[in-house]
Amino acid sequence: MKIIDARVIITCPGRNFVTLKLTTDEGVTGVGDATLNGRELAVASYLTDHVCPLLLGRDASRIEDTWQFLYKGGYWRRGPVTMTAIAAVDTALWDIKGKMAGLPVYQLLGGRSRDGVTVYGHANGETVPEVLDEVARFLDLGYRAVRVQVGIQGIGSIYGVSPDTAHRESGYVPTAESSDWSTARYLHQIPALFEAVRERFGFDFALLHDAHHRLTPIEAARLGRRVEEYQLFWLEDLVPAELQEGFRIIRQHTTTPLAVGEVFNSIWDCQQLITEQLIDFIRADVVHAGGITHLRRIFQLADLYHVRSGSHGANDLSPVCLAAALHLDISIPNFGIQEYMRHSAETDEVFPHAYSFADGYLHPGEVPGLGVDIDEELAARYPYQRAYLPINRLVDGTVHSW
Ligand code: GCO
Ligand code: MG
Repeated sequence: MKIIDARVIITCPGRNFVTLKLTTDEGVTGVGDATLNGRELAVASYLTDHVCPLLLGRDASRIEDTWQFLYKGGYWRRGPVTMTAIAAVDTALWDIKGKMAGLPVYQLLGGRSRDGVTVYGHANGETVPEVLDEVARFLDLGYRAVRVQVGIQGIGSIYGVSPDTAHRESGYVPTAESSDWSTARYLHQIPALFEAVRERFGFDFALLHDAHHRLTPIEAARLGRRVEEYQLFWLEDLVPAELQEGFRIIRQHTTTPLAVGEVFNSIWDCQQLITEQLIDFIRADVVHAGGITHLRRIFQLADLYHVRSGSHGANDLSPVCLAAALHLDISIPNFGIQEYMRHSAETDEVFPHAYSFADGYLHPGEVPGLGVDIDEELAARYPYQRAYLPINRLVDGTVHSW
């Protein structure tokens, strides 16, 4: 079974998505997400100019061999662009394998380890009462887990939440800058949010929060300790994680569970975090961490060290990535939770899919392969629009992590 066509499709139904579509000589197609938010065309070029020509004529059934071929064969290892491109190929090959076998991909990964995939939604608001309304909405929808983010007084935007302007549909969008981040204000104000949520809704659901890489380890340690009584499911991305040993400082001071990993692209980015048990949840995702093949390897390592999965699932990862994530989530033993930021109606139309939400769980569906496709005709109606992620600055103008 040979690959006879490899094509990259770029579409912007509200935000940009890059999709790789492979076709075999038996007419079977497979799709892989290749979206790297804000740097989409770099991956598109990596695939079109360098990888697709290598795929033609290759045996589509050799998933592991193709992964090694692209990783070791490229000589330049790792990095978000390379690993996103490899992920797209890997995901598309799993899709093809499932279709050939007549089985949903999760069956090829060992079958179900659970009945459904617990997901968390995003309750955002400028003020605490606004966030509480949002939490109520999610709980009414049946969610068993909710992430809360609130505006900080004296700071213009809700940190860590993309302003719509960064992803709007028309024209060139300059980098959105905000320049008023204050860790002191944040640390002072944020505990009141968790207190209000627990006071009104109790403890019978998982409460999560994302600090979006903005703290130092000792600040993070202080926050973790301060909010222990609210029993968070996790505090996410408290610090930038290039310095893995920095997490030791946080760990020494708090029992609040820690999650990190949405910007990781290989097992080497989290090896120390996992093997020293410095985190509780690894948030790497299919599209940025080398596909199903490599993410499964990360999760297997994590399982040895009591670290559970908590894959990134923002809506800048396409429905193809979400579908692939669900097949992994439902099959692995050490699943923790899955982020689920719903896609827009336009995006859902471009990517018809078999997965569905019910009672706080996502279900991958029983369609052979990943159960997701791209409607190319519709996709063509939404041409690429340049867009960037926001930039964050401190009050004095210093560039800070966004
Ligand atoms: C999350 C993330 C996202 C990222 C975005 C970057 O936890 O969902 O922090 O909101 O910022 O995916 O492209
Ligand atoms: Mg995050």
